[in-house]
Amino acid sequence: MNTPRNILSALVLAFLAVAAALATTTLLRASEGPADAKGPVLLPIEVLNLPIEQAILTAPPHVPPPLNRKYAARVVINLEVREVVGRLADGVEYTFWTYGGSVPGSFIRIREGDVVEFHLNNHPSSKLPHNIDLHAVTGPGGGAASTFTAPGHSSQFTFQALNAGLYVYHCATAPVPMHIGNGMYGLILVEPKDGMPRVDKEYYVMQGEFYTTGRYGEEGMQSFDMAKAIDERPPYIVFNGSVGSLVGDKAITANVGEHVRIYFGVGGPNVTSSFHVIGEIFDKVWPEGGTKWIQENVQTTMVPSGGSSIVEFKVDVPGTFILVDHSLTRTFNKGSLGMLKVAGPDNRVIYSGKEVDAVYIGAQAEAGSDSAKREAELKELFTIELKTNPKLAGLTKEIQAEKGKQVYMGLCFACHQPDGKGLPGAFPPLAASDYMLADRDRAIRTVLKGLSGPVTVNGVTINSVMPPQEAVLTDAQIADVLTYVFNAWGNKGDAFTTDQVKAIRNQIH
Ligand code: HEC
Ligand SMILES: [Cu+2]
Repeated sequence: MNTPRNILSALVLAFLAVAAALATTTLLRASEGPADAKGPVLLPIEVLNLPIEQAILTAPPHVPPPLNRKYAARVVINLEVREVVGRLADGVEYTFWTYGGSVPGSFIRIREGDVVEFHLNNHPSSKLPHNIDLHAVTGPGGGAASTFTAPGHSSQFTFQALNAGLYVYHCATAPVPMHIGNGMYGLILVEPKDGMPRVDKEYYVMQGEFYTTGRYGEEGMQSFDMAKAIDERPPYIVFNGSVGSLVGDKAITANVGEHVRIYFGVGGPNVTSSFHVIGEIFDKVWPEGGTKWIQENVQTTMVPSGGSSIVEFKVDVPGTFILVDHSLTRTFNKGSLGMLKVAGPDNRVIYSGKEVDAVYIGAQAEAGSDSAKREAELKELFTIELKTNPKLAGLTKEIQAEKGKQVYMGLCFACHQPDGKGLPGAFPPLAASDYMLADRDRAIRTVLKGLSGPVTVNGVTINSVMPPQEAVLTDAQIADVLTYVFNAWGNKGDAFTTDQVKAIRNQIH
């Protein structure tokens, strides 16, 4: 219906389109991007005759279904860049720069010989321009030179997939390590002409590091720390973009007897991976993402930054199998841990589970072992008795306080004074200190790690420095001295235990 109102809005739209086109030209001229858009390529008739397909893209850990095509196609890929706030770890947020909204970006699956019409769409809400370098592309920058795209713009280029293999793609906009470090990487599988061998389950896992300003686990919104990136000191090394992305409910799964294939890549930007699955052996490995499985029966496969590997194995027994970077502090302290949960019947010949748990004593210890066991039993009885008998507990607290007094008079008294009253303006009081008595853990931390900055004790603020004692005192001495100060000069409190001190000493900050 051509009402005047429709004509008017059509005119407005036409005007906006012209304005946008002008703006694009100016923007591209002004930026480092190519101002030399060549216009659509004139494809030869045999390519034009190829069937056209829209690529299916999947978010990790999923892989698009096998292509099952015996012919080349013209494949259209639409990949959207979005900058999104998401979870890096519990309580830790990060602004990820993504291809398709996930880290790693959408998995792309094409076939050798395909002619790909690639569209990179940068969402209008993005703050920055981005591009894409696909390692599967033969040509300058792997596409980067043709895809520099401002927010709210879309770039198009065409390439032919000449080589089969599993390839990394990533952003190549300056500063490149920052764009990759914020999550701009993914995998593109170019299936060989005959396809990949059939398996039961296929999964998509990528490792990458995050250079947050805060330490591992430090809560709140984190931003990219260029200095840490240059020094290659990432607080996070994770699978699929966050700590715990493949854990618990989010674990990948299989059933006993199935063949599992993992398309594994490393986005980096810097750190290589020693990829290993605890309790499994890779029956086949396509090292470096090439097209031949040239190795069998592999425990750990080395995957370079900007590289990939395809691993395949049959799962024979049920249980949870842990995916790790076998550079293990990364797994235990930086997040590179995933899970494969296998369901199905036991096979106790292949893996029996724990059969027996018996006491093992070396031959030499045998003679003394009975008596050592009895001693341990008695000690345990003694501690139970101590805890449950109030009179004994009181006595042990008194002993502790006396021992603690000796520590105090050898060390703390110099500042906090023998009467615990401190010195006005210099050292806060411990006698009747509301600050100290309010928080026992904090008192332990103060002695272990020291204290600085303003503290208000009984209404008086002091801004000074107390030196840490963790290198000077043992856990027992700290428990003793705190038991003393919490029970001297009219203070009242329970005894501190060595375990309480140890727990706080071992806390990661
Ligand atoms: C070299 C001087 C010095 C020594 C030795 C010292 N402290 Fe402190 N302590 C301070 C200062 C100064 C502060 C306040 C720090 C600030 O302003 O941030 C403080 C604060 C404290 C606090 C918290 C504030 C309060 O009054 O409740 C406690 C508890 C404490 N010290 C306990 C101890 C114990 C126990 C020892 C011995 C193991 C000890 N200190 C040894 C100087 C010292
Ligand atoms: Cu980018």
